[in-house]
Amino acid sequence: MLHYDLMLPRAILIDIIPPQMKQPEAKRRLYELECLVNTYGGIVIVKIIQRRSVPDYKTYIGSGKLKEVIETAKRDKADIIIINNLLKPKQMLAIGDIVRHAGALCGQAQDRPLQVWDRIDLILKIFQKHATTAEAKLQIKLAAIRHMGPRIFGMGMEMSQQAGGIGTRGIGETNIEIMKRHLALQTSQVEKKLEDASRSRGEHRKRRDRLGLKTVSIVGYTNSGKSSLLNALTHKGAYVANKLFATLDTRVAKLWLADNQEILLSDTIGFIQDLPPELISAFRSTLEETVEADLLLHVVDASDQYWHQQAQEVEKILEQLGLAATPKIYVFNKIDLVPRDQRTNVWAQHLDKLINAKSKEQNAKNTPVRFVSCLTGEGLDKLKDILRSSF
Ligand SMILES: Nc1nc2c(ncn2[C@@H]2O[C@H](COP(=O)(O)OP(=O)(O)OP(=O)(O)O)[C@@H](O)[C@H]2O)c(=O)[nH]1
Ligand SMILES: [Mg+2]
Repeated sequence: MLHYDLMLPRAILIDIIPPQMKQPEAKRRLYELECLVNTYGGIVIVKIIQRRSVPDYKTYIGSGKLKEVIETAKRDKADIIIINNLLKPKQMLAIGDIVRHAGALCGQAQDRPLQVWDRIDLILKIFQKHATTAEAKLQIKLAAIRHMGPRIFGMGMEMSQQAGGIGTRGIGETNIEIMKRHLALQTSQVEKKLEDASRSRGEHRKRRDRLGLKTVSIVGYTNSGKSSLLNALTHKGAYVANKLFATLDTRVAKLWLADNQEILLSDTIGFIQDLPPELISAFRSTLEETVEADLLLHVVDASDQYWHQQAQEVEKILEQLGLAATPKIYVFNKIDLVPRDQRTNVWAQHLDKLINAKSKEQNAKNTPVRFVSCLTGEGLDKLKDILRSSF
């Protein structure tokens, strides 16, 4: 007999993109979504791209297409439909209704309705799986409340409309009030705990300032090798994995550069395309280490064919965090995977592609670049040299 719960969840992916988006970009988006699903522990059974200039107002995907996808899900025994976009709570509720009406059940066990997630749902599920520290768990809880809250209100709204006639107070309405109060209370409790964590981090920082220790923060796209770099430089033993979002908290380690020259190096959560601001703000307390850093090491996975898009996303998020002016070094990692004759190519491309037009000249002049492999150790000494001369 089959043990269904041991089977991997089967996902259908759908991405709604503008008609003018080029094919390689469309492929990259779906590829990344597939990596996220694998990181979550699921397998992808069908991938669909729909080109639309404007998403459907009610259901995001056109309703005809949605019904088609639901039929595919039933036929191929899918557990989840994942939409690679950020949907409005109302759209998620409307989709949920259509799924229920279609009587679509989860593929293997057939004991629950087929699930539908958007991109943020998936990222949050991965976060929930990977969180180990109390602080990371709190941050994820806050992000989840902020993301799911409006959907719950929406659901309450519908119940209220169904239950309430004129002059009657619907059950739904009472429920919305109870839910709203409950979520508000939970939010403020989590925020309070995070503030405590942030205060004690602040104390640590002050102590370090008194010791005159400079801080360097490692930033970069998820899976670029940030934790590997921390380990390669400091032997700290941070968790490294070929997964997106392996690290969700901040780790700080001392790095000795020369006599009387020690710095603190911190590793933190990786960035990804389309990370909504409320998710970033939920991670504020761990990102404070980055925000306060004297210098940033922006790690780029040079072996990834999409490295320049990834690096641009990171630059965008750094700007949102108000870090555009923090001194920076680009660290092109995983060069062991880049054939020697292509390395100069990557080097030549980086000025053109990595840096956005606005700050191109300034960055090109001021931002040093180093090529390293955390795996073989190549280039790490040169990286240390430049760190030594940076302070
Ligand atoms: N070939 C090669 N692989 C590397 C190198 N550096 C890191 N990796 C691999 O890349 C994967 C990701 O490494 P991590 O250090 O966990 O990356 P990260 O940026 O901390 O990732 P998240 O915490 O998930 O955002 C792991 O499988 C590492 O073994 C390198 O220089 N060469
Ligand atoms: Mg990491």
